[in-house]
Amino acid sequence: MSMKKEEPELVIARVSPLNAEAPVRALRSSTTPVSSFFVRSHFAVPRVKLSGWRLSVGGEVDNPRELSYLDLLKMPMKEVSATLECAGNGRAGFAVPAEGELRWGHGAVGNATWTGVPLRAVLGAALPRKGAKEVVFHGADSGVLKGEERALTFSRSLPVEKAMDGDTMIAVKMNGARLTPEHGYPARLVVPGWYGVASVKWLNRIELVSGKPYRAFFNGVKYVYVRGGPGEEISEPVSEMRVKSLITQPSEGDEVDLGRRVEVAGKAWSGGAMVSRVDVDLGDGWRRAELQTSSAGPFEWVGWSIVWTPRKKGEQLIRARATDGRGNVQPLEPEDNRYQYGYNAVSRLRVRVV
Ligand SMILES: Nc1nc2c(c(=O)[nH]1)N[C@H]1C(S)=C(S)[C@@H](COP(=O)(O)O)O[C@H]1N2
Ligand SMILES: [Mo]
Repeated sequence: MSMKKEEPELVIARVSPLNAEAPVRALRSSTTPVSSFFVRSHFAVPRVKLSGWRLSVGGEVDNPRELSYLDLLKMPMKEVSATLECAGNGRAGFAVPAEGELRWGHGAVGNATWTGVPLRAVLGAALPRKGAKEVVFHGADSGVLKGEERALTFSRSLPVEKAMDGDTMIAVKMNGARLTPEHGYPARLVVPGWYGVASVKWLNRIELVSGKPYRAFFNGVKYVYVRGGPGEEISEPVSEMRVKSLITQPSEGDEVDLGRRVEVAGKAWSGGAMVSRVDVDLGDGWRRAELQTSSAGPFEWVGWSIVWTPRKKGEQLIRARATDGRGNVQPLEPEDNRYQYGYNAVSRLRVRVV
């Protein structure tokens, strides 16, 4: 008999700066504990002292402002449960690695309850000018990335419409507790429905801009889908999360008993619409799984499950495929793009029937 190994809460992809993902079995609950919530950081965690921290709002506004942490806490707060997925999640599923990119498995995703101030309240008070098209968010972190010559700050933009959406918020809490340093203390943006890169951590400056599309490093070079060859290249910043599923149970390589019922279960999400169905293939065609939609908010993943009685010994492939309310379906093969973002091919894992 083998000893049961302690399951690590996070699997480290890079030590410094810390980048880590959840072991998939840690993603079985609908709310992901902070200790198992993936961390994706491009630079070292900036040390932010609350007393000196300010959030400035400027650019194309008539009333530029500077908020202290207390100013922020005095504003009306709301709670939103939302799934955050890194656009690179699942990249290890591509046969040929993209050079220099982290090879995430399937655990760079999590679902948390975020508490904070709706961004539109903060923007509204600054009186945005008519011409403002995008809102740029700057984090307090910066550094020189490998292959780059100059130091960069972490900055990313949102179209004004998404910034003004009532659910986009400046969060100060995650699962009811103050944000941890790794997850953006003291305040971070949370953009429900969008890939995690939009949710700028350690937020300290907001800038409204007009004119040409804002294209800094993190939405002009990286975190863009780049397709096509030299000269005919198309690049488009990643935005909404693509429809996707995750099989959390059983686990890859598990043994299951012939003739005994097991529950096959997981999660599914989509940034564009709610998940409307999940189909599972256990070797004899696609069958519709049951969805726990009643307990999930509009930006949360939904739980799904199906009962399976294995009838054949040996290795068995399990596949899951989610569909959202707009008819988006997970493709069989991932869509290729230069930095391998947005992996959302049909999920698969193998178990042994014994
Ligand atoms: N300031 C700052 N914000 C950031 C990042 C970063 O490196 N710096 N990483 C982004 C990316 S790519 C993702 S996926 C999410 C990850 O959030 P988490 O570490 O809280 O899970 O934060 C985003 N916000
Ligand atoms: Mo990310």
